[in-house]
Amino acid sequence: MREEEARLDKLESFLDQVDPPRSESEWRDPDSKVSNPMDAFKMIHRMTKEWPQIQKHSKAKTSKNSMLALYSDIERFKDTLPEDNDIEGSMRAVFRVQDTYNLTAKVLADGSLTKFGHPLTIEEIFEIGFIAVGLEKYQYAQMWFQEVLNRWPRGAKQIGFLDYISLLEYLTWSEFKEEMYESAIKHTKLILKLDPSNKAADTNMQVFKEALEEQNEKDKERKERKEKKKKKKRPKEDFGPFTMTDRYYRQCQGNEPMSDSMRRTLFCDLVHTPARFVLKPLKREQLFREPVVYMYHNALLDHEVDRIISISKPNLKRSHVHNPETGKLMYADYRVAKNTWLFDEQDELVANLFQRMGDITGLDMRYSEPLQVNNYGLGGYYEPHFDHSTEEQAKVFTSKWGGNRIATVMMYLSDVEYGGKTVFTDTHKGAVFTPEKGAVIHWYNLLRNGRTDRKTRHAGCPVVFGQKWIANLWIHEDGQMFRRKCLLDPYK
Ligand SMILES: O=C(O)CCC(=O)C(=O)O
Repeated sequence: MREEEARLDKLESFLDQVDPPRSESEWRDPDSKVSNPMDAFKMIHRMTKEWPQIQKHSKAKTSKNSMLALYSDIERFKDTLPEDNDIEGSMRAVFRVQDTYNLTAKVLADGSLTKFGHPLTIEEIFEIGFIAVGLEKYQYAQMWFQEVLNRWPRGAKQIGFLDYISLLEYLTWSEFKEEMYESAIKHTKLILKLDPSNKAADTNMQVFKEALEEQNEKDKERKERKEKKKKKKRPKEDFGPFTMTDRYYRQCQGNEPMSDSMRRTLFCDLVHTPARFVLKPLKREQLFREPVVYMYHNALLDHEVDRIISISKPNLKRSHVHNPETGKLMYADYRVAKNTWLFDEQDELVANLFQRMGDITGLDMRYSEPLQVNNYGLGGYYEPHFDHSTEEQAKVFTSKWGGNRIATVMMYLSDVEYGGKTVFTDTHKGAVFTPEKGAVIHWYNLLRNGRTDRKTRHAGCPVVFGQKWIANLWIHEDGQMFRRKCLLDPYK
């Protein structure tokens, strides 16, 4: 009887932690449960850490048939459930998002950034810090442990599996790793006050104090060295006091608005040519001048977008990039997305899209690569890169499609709830474009003299909430000589 009661208590306390959907729309839209990085973490955590516990309790000798059924259900789906490395993956996404958008642990843990966000429990917040330690990302570990400390109820010794002293130990260790010696000393003093016989804390205190002394001595000298290093790193052609990575982050955060003088030169109009657009003209907007980027609103219909996504979904695979030195395909941390390719002969809709993009750009689509459909999940991004091969890179595009990638056509197949903007990092301020379902953007990667347009380096910002779908068409140089005429001008 006692055994049965203990088991039921455990199951009940698990149930208390499960957040039921708060509204009917949340029930109807299961994607909303995982379109927020913290909710995705909660769900993966539950499946990898908590369900195995439930499974253990449902297998107990005293279990009723219904519990045994639950056990066998979990067993049946085991292979399709997330694993420990998925937790790590979801955490890497959270840390990336925190980094790019300067989000504090508090904001994310409160779950208040989206309508469906759920707050995290103290144990979950601790778990994130713990995972950060495992990934040796002490900066984040420190942030998340500090957040647990901020929420810790006065006088409590233990919450769930976590006790106060262990929390302080983890916190001081991450502070030490982050060279925050003063805080590490402060928190170690607290440990020693609560547990004067704690030998590890005693030893740590000595280490932290010595490290602080050394830091104070070296501080001035190090600062000067850092400043010099920073100056050296700056790229030759920059547009302000920031490096390319700084600019990528600043643009993603919305800290680089376009100047009024640039905005005044942009325009929008209706395009009636070629004849296909006479009855339904294209809504064209110039988004930027250097490079010239146009957006065509509503260029794709909703049902077309939905179909492209649904035929792509089953074939999505992790995206590759071309190694700039060897030209070979490889996985890279600077591109986190999944993609697949659609060919014009495979589907009438794809063939129609090729024709429409040819009409929009005026380019010969026989020299285009197939349609590359990309899906970015939580924290998915693509760091600054060129679409074509530049003069200093391996020539990867010479023969197969007919020369280098002269132009890019990017179709937005979804809106993105938060994040996921497209930004151009090597040009004037304001080259920041928001995904809009059904819209298409287009620019030339090469100047008319055939050389790289350095201002076309661009990136996809990390997705914070929701999913981002885009489709790319890269059109090549050959066959375009009468459609985009060459110039000998070295600057154009
Ligand atoms: O996701 C974006 O906004 C940019 C994507 C991109 O640059 C690419 O796929 O080459």
